[in-house]
Amino acid sequence: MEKTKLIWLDGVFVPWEKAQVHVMTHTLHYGLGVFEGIRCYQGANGGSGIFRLREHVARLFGSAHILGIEIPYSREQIEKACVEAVRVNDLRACYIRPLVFLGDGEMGLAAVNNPVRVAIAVWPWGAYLGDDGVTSGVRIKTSSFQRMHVNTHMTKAKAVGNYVNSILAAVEARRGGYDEAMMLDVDGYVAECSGENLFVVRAGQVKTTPLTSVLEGITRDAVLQLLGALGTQVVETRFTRDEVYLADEVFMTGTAAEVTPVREVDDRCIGKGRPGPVTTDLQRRYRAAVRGEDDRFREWLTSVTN
Ligand code: PPE
Repeated sequence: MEKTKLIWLDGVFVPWEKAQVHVMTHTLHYGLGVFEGIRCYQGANGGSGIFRLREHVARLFGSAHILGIEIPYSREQIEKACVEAVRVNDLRACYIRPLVFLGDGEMGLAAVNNPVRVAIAVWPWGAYLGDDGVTSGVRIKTSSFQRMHVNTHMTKAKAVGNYVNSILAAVEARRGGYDEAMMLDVDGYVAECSGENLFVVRAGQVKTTPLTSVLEGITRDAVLQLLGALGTQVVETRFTRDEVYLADEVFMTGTAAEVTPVREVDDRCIGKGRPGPVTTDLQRRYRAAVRGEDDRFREWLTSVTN
């Protein structure tokens, strides 16, 4: 990764190399922590805009609430710190990673008095699944690992520990020669990918999985609104892996992945084996919205004045 100058840590900016923690940091041992992934884009007019900052910070606080962690800052403070982090690092387009974690102090699972710490790092991050994935589509494989049951992990929380499940799936898929894993829920229906929500298009109808066992993706929501503005209704319903095989188009959404077309699922070609018209049109509309070129979605952007 490309290092940047400063990281916001517990209320102050410190040099990248100095943003360190003790090995007895509670979250490092047990995974109880929450985080966000946010993108900042350089707009057509040269300025930078953070995409849906308010929603990401709201989800961060929601995730902390689910896990019973009290963030010692207000939402406004965290939002402002994200903007500042981009500004002081003199970045235009970048990825923003707020992380809320429990510091050192007590050990053990029931330790509740450790300090709640917050870090916000920013760095340039290109196409998550490669530039070729964005233009030609990626190849995904059904994972042998199921998505977490709603009553084992809290699937609505973007919790640090939840990503063990995602990493098992992502690494298995990549070792098998695929770009990403498609994860099924414990009932066998399609849930999401290791770091993206999933959509299918079949005979003009767009479907995505309901939010039951998946992360409430902010890109997913943006795509629902972009399609809604076109008059395209999206059905939120459970579907099976073979329905994905039969789709004309499949695409994934996520902050890092943005809108990434899927050209192959479980070695089966999807549609014509290249990004279809609904997906490419959506990629274009998403790109315009994040760059501030679509007035209807201008409020999605928080401007950063460098
Ligand atoms: N599901 C999961 C499991 C997930 O991790 C993400 C984001 C999404 C859906 C899409 O959510 P949203 O970003 O709000 O549209 N995944 C992050 C992974 C980054 C990483 O590898 O680190 C992201 O896209 O930032």
